[in-house]
Amino acid sequence: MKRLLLFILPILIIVAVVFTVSGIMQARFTEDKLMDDLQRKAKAVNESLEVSARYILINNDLRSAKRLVEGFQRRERLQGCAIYDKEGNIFAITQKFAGWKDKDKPYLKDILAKRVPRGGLENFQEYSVYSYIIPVTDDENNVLGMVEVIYDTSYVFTTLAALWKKLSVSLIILLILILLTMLLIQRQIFTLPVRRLTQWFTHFQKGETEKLKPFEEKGEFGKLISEVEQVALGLRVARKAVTEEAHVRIKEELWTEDKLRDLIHAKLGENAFFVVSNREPYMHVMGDITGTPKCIRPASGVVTAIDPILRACGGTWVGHGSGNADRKFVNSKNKLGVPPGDNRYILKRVWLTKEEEDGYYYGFANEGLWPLCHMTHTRPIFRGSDWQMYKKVNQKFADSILEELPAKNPFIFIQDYHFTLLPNMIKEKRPDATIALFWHIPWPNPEVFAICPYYHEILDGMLGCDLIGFHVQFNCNNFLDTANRLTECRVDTEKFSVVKQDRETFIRAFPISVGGPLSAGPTSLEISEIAKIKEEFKLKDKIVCVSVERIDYTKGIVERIMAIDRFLEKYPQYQGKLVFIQLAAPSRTHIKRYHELISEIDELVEKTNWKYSDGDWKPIIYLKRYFSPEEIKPYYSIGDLCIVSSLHDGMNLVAKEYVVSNTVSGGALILSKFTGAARELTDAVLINPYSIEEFAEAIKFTIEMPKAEKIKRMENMRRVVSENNIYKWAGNIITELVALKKS
Ligand code: ADQ
Repeated sequence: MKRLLLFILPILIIVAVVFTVSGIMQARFTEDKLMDDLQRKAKAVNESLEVSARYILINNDLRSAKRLVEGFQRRERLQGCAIYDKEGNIFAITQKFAGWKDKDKPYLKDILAKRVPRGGLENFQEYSVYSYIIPVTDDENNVLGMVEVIYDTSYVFTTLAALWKKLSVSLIILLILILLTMLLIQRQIFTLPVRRLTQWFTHFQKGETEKLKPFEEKGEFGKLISEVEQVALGLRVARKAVTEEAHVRIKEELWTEDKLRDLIHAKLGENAFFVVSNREPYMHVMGDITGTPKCIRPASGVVTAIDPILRACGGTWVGHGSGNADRKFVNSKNKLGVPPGDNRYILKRVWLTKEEEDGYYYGFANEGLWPLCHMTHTRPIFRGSDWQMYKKVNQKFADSILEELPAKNPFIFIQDYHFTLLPNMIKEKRPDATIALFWHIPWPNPEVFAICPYYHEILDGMLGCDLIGFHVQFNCNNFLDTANRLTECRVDTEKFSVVKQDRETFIRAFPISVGGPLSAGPTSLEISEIAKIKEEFKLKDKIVCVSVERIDYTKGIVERIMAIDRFLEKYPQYQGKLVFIQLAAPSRTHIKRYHELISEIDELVEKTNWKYSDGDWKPIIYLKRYFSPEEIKPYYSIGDLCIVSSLHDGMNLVAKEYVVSNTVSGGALILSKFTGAARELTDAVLINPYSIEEFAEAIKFTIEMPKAEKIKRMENMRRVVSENNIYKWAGNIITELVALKKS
């Protein structure tokens, strides 16, 4: 619209200026002509008045003079007329103009002296009048006096005003006509072809091949469209070729990025793949010191797991644009290619207001559902206002996804407890969509879940899915029990599915994992990083223990520090020898419970360090900030042992990351038995983090474990993780989905 105005406005201005100038000229001309006419008429009338006035002035006949001026004025439709004597005094004047006498008329003397007529505009009372005076002489050319006729000029101005009105109306009509013509031309030669081209692309994007009609555009625009058509056609052919090739290449071997890509192309073909999560995989934030934006990968298990999948197979990830510089990097459709510099897939950012984020994310999802599903004795809070926001945001995401979906059979993979209502919202509008939801956190038993006042709507929303995945079978069983007890449905325990109103949702366990297969070992850059960290924290000859997480009450950080304290207290021979490094990213800091936890950990670290520190040794190095995956990796390599002491955890990816990354130090893993990972990593030293005594003993046991046993246990765990890596996880979900759709 702005561009259109830029184009049309100058034309309208030029036309208006030209029209106004010519209008002014026309008005001037009309005015001159009217005044000329008036003068000519006044002259003629005056001359006939002069003849009668001559005898009256010779005879000094005042009565005749009065009769003459009144009679003349009526006859000639003048405003008035007057007869002057030879001194320039009024001898007789039309009654109406009696006041004319008092008007100062310096030019009268001049007319008498020079004997020349005079005509001109005069102001009298509220009128503008035209006065024409001629001298009256006798036969010897002696001046007898003067006669004057006075005309009203208001009709001249009325005529001019009418002319201006006519001109203005014509100008407005002309401008409107020009505007309409321009809009029509613009629509014909630009808007319609561009609209046709956009529609064509939308059909192409959505795979609606039957609607792809050839273009008939001619000229330069036609050539451009024809080129675009060729590129699009090439793309379609390429997509098909990749799909067919993929069918041929799938073999039973260790799962890799390539194998997953092949599987997705073979199973999904040209059907588009969408991922939805609250957390976006790449976030643009303003650098603290430099003030220039930088791109970071948030500290989130969901991101760690799903990003490699989309990197492998492309698609669209829809997430909340939560970075403070996010808006700077999206196009007009709120999209960008990621990872930055190596665009493998599309990220679509959804914007939330502070109120929406507060109610939906901090409130309902993280103060309600998160503590409800984690049995860590933090009381869930369910506020009605948060629930309203949660519903609103789910609808907002549903709308954002729906406008992206292609015409046929899209695959939508929803992540986590933030979007329980989304499956149904999408399914209602697009029954052809295949929808899976992966629940990354534990699922409690029906008694616990029924605490949530909105359990009915939540279960309804989730049962819009074709498939719901959990990390472990125990969570699947809990979900089936919950559906059975809390909603009207039929649970099929043979097929592990829930049937509600003719729709069947399958419930399956898919233990999530990390990328793989294993790398050969640390790169030279990592080796130099490891050396730097050892130097900085004086780790030479020390037993290094590492832990990595978001600061969350489910992760058992407090219990861990208490266990370190107890271990050093009970086994003082390790004082000065053990260094515990905790990497901790603050998270959900707006929530009071998290805020309190941060202070609690700060205090505990301070107290424990104060209790044991000796010279330049202190037992705990607490690094409270976000670390990029590249920064975390050297810490995994340095760790002689890694402690994961979650009080309750769906899976826990840190345990798996440590196992695949620690390839040099022959490390060991202490793992809480309340994590999903404990079911697979049975070679870890399993602990109950609530029992500080047992925990402290486990630290001693692990440190003193024979090296050969450590190596054996780590190798076993590494094999488990590399055989069940994230590509296999995604591959299994997609295979299951496609199989379920066919059955
Ligand atoms: P999370 O609770 O986020 O995930 P987790 O599985 O431990 O937990 O994953 C955390 C991820 O964040 C890891 O990749 C880790 O490297 C990274 N990270 C940790 N600390 C960091 C720091 N200081 N800076 C930067 N990055 C950091 C949820 C569930 C889990 C489940 C995952 C995946 O709670 O149980 O394993 O989803 O399903």
